[in-house]
Amino acid sequence: MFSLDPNTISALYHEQGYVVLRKVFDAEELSAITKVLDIFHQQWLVKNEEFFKRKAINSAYITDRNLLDTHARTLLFQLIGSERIAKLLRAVFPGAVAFMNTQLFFNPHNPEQKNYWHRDIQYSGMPIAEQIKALAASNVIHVRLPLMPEPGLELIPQSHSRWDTDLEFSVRMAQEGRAVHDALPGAERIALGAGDLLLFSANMLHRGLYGGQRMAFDMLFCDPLPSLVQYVNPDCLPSAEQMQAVRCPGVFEQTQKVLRTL
Ligand SMILES: O=C(O)CCC(=O)C(=O)O
Repeated sequence: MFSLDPNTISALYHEQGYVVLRKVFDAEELSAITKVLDIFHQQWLVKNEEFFKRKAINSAYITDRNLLDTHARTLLFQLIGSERIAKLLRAVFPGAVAFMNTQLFFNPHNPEQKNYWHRDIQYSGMPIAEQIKALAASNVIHVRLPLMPEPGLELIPQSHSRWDTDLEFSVRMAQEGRAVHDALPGAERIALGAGDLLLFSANMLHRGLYGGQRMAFDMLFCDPLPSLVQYVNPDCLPSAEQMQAVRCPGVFEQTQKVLRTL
């Protein structure tokens, strides 16, 4: 199923903060997924023209019941809740896993637009001291499926398990005369082919690399903690009937379980 066995996936992920799996999805599978995501994207572009032209590089909430029809959403739920993804999540999460959201990444309208180093957690509104604690205490993971070959991402290996150096912090905060797109030492560029999977910790320092015909579907998963699941939009979850069509619905069940406690 994968080019690496689960123990290797687990070891690589925990040491480096990311794992690349090559050629996980074949052309036929990608074509079905691409069809659905293209419909979403074209509708999104019409509704968000000004935002797209100004700066957008991604959309989110792709599985929202108000945005795609049942057939299209079921196909995406079957992908997110597939055995392949479940196996990967079992290899890297310490325990139960909850589905969080989906995102679609594309190129900026302006080819000169620069990318930006960040950790996803910096957008949580938490004070820095809390962010440092949360880094060790909670896992959020992106599983990226590129639909087209793309330059991919630039990551700082191992930064999922440590806080920033002074240089890293000043770059991602654009302080001390630095810019968010400045080069950082120790960075690794991970180019991706269509149908590869890149699994990376949202806690780590990373930035997107724009170019090519980039169109990547990111599935986000997290520990089933109220502090993380509170951000889930219930309209993005499968109905009971759709859940029947999913091989490994555990990630959706975990999300629903936590949402019921909030
Ligand atoms: O691909 C990108 O543009 C950035 C990806 C990213 O930052 C993320 O997935 O959190």
